[in-house]
Amino acid sequence: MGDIAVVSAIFCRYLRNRDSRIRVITMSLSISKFAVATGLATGALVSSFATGNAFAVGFGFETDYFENASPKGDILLKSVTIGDEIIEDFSFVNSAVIDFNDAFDGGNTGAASADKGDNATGGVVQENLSEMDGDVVVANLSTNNLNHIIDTEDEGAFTIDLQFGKSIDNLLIWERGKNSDLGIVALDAAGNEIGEKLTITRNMWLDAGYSIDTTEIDEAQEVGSLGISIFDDLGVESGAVDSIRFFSESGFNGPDWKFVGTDAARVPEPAFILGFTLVGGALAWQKRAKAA
Ligand SMILES: [Ca+2]
Ligand SMILES: [Ca+2]
Ligand SMILES: [Ca+2]
Ligand SMILES: [Ca+2]
Repeated sequence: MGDIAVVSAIFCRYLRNRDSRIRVITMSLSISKFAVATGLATGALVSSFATGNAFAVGFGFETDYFENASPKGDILLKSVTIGDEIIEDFSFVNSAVIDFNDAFDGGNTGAASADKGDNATGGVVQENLSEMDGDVVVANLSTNNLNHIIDTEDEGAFTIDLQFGKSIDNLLIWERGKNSDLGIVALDAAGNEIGEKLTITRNMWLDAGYSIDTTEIDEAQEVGSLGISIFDDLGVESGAVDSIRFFSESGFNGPDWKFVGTDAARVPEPAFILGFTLVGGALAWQKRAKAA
């Protein structure tokens, strides 16, 4: 990658992290190329674009997928496009520790549960996930089927810690209905919360371009998406992250989610991956499980 390409990529990334709307990202890309070509000071352009941004965190991305017949069937993630980068190298969840999950007592009680498209192949449907059911969460988050999800009941609260099979630099999040909030915070190896504690509020979801109809609902709902940069949005130092905690509170309106990471090893710039150790999740999880 030449100097200009590197400058352009970094500048685009800077803008992306401040503008979650795809419309604005598209504009930023063309402006950034102009700025590099003409030698304009990028700082002035950045501040003018940052003004008036509705969202303090996250970035927009495009979801490319194969859909099998209907929102009830398989919707297979193929690639995502972030700015001008097409990414096919993903990292999937490989361990889940359920710290807390409201108990299921019939009807609409309880919190996180496993759900899937009515006609989707594979995947798990299960209510009442106890602290022993981390493997059920993994079952639905370790596939590229966007119709294998974790559904949360409307008033439900949970805290679930996830690890990924490979180091990730971005977290891609999809939410069924675009009508729920979701909390995220990084954890260090000792299980302490570090960096920024984020709440993605329901007004922040961007249109993912597809709908799903799962066993929990009777008609298709539009899916929202948002990207989270591990370094920029979670505010953590290189090498500090062991796992990522997701949480819901009773006022969050039951987030219904699918997470996939982007494989950090695809990025040529060492600065983006240096010392980041969100790997070996299964091993760390086993250690924790033994200790518990
Ligand atoms: Ca449920
Ligand atoms: Ca929802
Ligand atoms: Ca259904
Ligand atoms: Ca829900």
